[in-house]
Amino acid sequence: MNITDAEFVRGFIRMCDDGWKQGWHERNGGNLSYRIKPEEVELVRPGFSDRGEWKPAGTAVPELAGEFFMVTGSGRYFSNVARSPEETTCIIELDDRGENYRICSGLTDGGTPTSELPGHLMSHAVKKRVSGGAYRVIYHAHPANIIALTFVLPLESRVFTRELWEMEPECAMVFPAGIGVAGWMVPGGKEIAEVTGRLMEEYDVAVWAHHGMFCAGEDFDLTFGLMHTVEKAAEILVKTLAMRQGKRQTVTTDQLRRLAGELGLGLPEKFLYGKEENC
Ligand code: 2HA
Ligand code: ZN
Repeated sequence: MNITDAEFVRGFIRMCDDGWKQGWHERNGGNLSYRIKPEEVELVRPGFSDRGEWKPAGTAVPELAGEFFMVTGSGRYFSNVARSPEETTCIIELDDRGENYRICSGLTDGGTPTSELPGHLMSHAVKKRVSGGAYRVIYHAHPANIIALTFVLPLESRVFTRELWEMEPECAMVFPAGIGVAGWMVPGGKEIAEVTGRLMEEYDVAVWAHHGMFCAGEDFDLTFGLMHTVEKAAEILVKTLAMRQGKRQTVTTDQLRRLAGELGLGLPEKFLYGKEENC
């Protein structure tokens, strides 16, 4: 079977294209990774080229030793993934210590996996542990509205979570655990990987101030849908704040409690604080 015919590869390619069409991936912005299931590895293994050299992965993730990932390439454009998947993405294998990777297929013109590989791997390690193995997708994008909010809202999880929950009932249903928020950090480094990994212990979404968003999920649809829902809520808030100083009315703490109660959402109490005034 051609690697690009495998269902997970087609899902990966479609997600890149969907993100591009949303306008979240200017130039080479953003990156995507998928932790491949063992049976899927067997399907595509016959298509692996003679394996590349082992190279440092930029982090140590023994929990992921020996696993295979599909990832976007560093410097590659999401806009080109659907047209040229073999040149823009790759499948990598981690060694038996989870410290080095080698390219098994893809990036046919050369190159390396995404510059955010350490952050992806650390987040995969955390999510694999806390989800009992169910989570497989890590997605980073640059959606404009959530980035705009990081210039005007306090960089606090309690504020971002609460403000976005108020925008539409879907939000509390889609991200009931809330949203993690991190201050500005140098992209692609160890710090951003470690801070994000810590946020992934508790949340499926991390906002990187003045940069973008990082989401985790079980599959492509859920992870894309999560990014989409957060960004849609951010867009509504940006529009609201652009129209007038603060909201005229909003969803109250009591209404959020009713939503949580009737739908069994188990919203954490720390986000259900009483608000003196609207932002
Ligand atoms: O791919 O988005 O954060 C470039 C980036 C780095
Ligand atoms: Zn980025």
